[in-house]
Amino acid sequence: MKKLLSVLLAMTMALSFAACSGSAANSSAAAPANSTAGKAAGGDSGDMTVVGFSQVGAESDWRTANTASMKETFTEANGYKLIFDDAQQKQENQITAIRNFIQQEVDYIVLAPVTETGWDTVLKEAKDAGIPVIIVDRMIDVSDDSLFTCWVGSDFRKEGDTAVKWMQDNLKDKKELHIVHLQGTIGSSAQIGRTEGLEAGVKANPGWKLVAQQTGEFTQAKGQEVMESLLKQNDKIDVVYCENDNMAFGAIDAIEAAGKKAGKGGDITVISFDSTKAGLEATLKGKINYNVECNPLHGPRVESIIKELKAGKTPQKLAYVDETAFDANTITQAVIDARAY
Ligand code: GYE
Repeated sequence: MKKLLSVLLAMTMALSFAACSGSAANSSAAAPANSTAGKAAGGDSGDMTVVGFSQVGAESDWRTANTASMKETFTEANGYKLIFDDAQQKQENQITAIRNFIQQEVDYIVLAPVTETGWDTVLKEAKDAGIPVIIVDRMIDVSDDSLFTCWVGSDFRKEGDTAVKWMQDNLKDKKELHIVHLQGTIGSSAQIGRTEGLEAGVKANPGWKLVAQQTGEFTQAKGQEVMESLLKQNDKIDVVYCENDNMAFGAIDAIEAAGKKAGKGGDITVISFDSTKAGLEATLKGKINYNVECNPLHGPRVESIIKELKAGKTPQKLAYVDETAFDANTITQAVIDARAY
């Protein structure tokens, strides 16, 4: 009897090992269409596809819209069990979340990375577990591209170049331009690309002076605090280049509290990124002169990647979202009304 039991046990182990290596063999190229991982993860997830999403945090309106898009897409009614984790802007929390997703044997890991570097080890663990990793929004910088399945997000350098082009075209009458620069989270792709754009613009335009460059961490409170101190330190500021709408709102409050006028026809030109509904309202009011769009509605994009993977297809490795920009001189209420975020 004992012998029979141990034979049975050995057979069960061999079978479950085969199942594991079966899914590992699929690697990051494709997930098992009828994975049982969901059952392990939720206990009650049945045939649902289990998605673990590690989100950066809730630092901005953009981020809130991004989270909403993911939650609206990955619903039980659509056949998903979403395990959502808010990392509060800390990479260590994201690494812990990914390790938990691996342990829960989710079908797919979706990562919106806070910074570009530092992902090699944990993504190797996900790869070894045979779980496809989809990167969304910001990009990662890894030594081995096979550590992630694919990425979808924005061309942040292009966004920076778009803002610079507007500054060149619209502020050309000024012989000297004193620019202060509120940066996003240092080391995030959104910061890196938008900063590169501005720095290239400063190099190319001899009259442009970058008088200060400081992070406002993509939040309104920090944007306001930094702008307040920059206004005290510099009496000549012509432009504030804010790497997102929330920092722009903070900067505008600081400018107005200092008795100056922000935006169209004012003392300080305000450049912003994201073009959230609130950002566009500030643009329509003329408080933001130029707002470069960054689209946060990634839920349906990530879902179509998952559908491709399920169908055994190979999704495009890097997919850029199409984006535009809005000028306070031409924006209309209709644009804002049509805005989904
Ligand atoms: O611009 C900012 C958010 O990574 C594109 O992160 C995103 C940026 C966005 O906090 O508002």
